[in-house]
Amino acid sequence: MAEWTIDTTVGELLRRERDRRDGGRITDRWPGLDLGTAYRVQDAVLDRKVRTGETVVGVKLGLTSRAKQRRMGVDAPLTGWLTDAMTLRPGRPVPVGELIHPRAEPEIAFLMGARLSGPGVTAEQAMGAVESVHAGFEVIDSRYRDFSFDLPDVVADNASASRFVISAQAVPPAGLDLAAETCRLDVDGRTVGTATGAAVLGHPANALALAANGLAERGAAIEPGWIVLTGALTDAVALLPGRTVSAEFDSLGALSITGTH
Ligand code: 0L1
Ligand code: MG
Repeated sequence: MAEWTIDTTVGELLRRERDRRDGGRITDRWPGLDLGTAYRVQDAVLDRKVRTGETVVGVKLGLTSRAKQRRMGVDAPLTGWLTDAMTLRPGRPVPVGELIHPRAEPEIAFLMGARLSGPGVTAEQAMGAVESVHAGFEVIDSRYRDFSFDLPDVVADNASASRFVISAQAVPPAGLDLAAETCRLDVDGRTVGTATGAAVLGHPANALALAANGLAERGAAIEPGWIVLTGALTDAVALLPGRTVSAEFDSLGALSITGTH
């Protein structure tokens, strides 16, 4: 391909997702892909999905912990879009053959009760717009080989978003201490990680405020009824056929996700 543009990048990322095929970094072929342009790619991918019938149901934050940023070799959090096609029903197995190399990660999720529009949204204002808090799992599935990317690559790729599920149990935010909320992650009954909500930028409300303020720069806001995934609490684990990944939160309850063929 002679020259990379927003359009060719959108086409390439959509083809990889459709064909369940990973590939090299876009920035290797288009070194000029900067962060602003990468978000334009992300929005254009969403636009294509909406035109084929998908609906926006929320946003996700990614790379909200310094530990995960270091591991993935990037230095800032990012946001991506959630659509109805990504939604999993609690308890329903995930057919991993529909995906490339899925990984599951436990997250604190917000169901929004009010519109949250930046700039200048504080963590306190952000929490005031939350209707309920849920245990969540995100299934990430990078369209890059071995999850290897620079920040503009992963932003263009909608922050590796693929599938997600939140618990049916809705906990009102009042009285919760989300920085202290603990989460234990088990794989087939064996504990592989523990964390608290403080792993997410000190408090998941900081992530929510960051998303609202970031979206404002792109002319968007967080809408009532949307779900916000605030970022991984622990390392992501590979989701394989027959593997069950479970998260046990102290106030938000338990949630599991199982891979199937
Ligand atoms: O949700 C996340 O934290 C993932 C963001 C993208 C980085 C990755 O694919 O691990
Ligand atoms: Mg995530």
